[in-house]
Amino acid sequence: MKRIVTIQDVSCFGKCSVTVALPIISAMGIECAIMPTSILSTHTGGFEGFTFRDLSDDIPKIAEHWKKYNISFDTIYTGYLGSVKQIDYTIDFINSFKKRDTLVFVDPAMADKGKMYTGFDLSFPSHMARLCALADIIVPNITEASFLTNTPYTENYDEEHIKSLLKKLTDLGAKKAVITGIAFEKATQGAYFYDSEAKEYYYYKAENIERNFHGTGDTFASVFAGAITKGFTIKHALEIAVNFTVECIKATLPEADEHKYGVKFEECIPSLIEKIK
Ligand code: PXL
Repeated sequence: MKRIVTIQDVSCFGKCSVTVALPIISAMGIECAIMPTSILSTHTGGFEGFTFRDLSDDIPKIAEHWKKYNISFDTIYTGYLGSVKQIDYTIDFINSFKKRDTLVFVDPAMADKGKMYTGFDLSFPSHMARLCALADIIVPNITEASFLTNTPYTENYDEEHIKSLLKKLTDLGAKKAVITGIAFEKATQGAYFYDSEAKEYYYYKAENIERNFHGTGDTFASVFAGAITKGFTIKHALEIAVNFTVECIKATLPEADEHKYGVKFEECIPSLIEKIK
């Protein structure tokens, strides 16, 4: 059985990070270990007064214990990290646990819609860029891609702009990059992929649903990381992840107002299992 370790926070309510990654990766038939970096009462988007317990100093201790048991991972998947210190410990973790065949998958979750998430300043992306440099694949949205590459954020982009962003992202050191949430027209939205070694681009799009839900980036990243870990080609994994994310958004729409936090990925898990058969 394949094994992923996901390094990110535990947001106790609100369906993102570990509460999305763990059920999705498990449903895909992959063992999922977690390295919890902090515990928050909720995620930081749209809630006032959330609690934040910093677990940074537990990261090296947990890692050291795992080392004693020679525990290894097929994939190291990192998500939201709450501080520069957590990024530094995550870099140490990768340097210590990465073997020849380990996939390092980085979701630089830190910003959306042109703005950094609550709690991050504008120096944070340069630190996240150091983590991205170690990755086999990174999956920023367009805001994160812009901050990581010091490119002005725009919602009026064309294909050339996205391709140039992807090239700059891989110039940071990541071998492959995907930018999520790319819509060149109203009706469709998708993810744009670039492989810097093969010099190959690939855009996969599906229906664009003009309604934003929190946690869709984590849903996409978990399925994409899981599918690559299972051995699907990147293109196929991208299609599975985009299609599944759209399905989750559609499942959430009928009760969108009551279901403010996260998407109803739970109802779509049977369909995910079908997709990876
Ligand atoms: O979904 C990304 C995410 C993860 N964890 C926390 C967040 C967010 C996005 O806002 O606040 C704590």
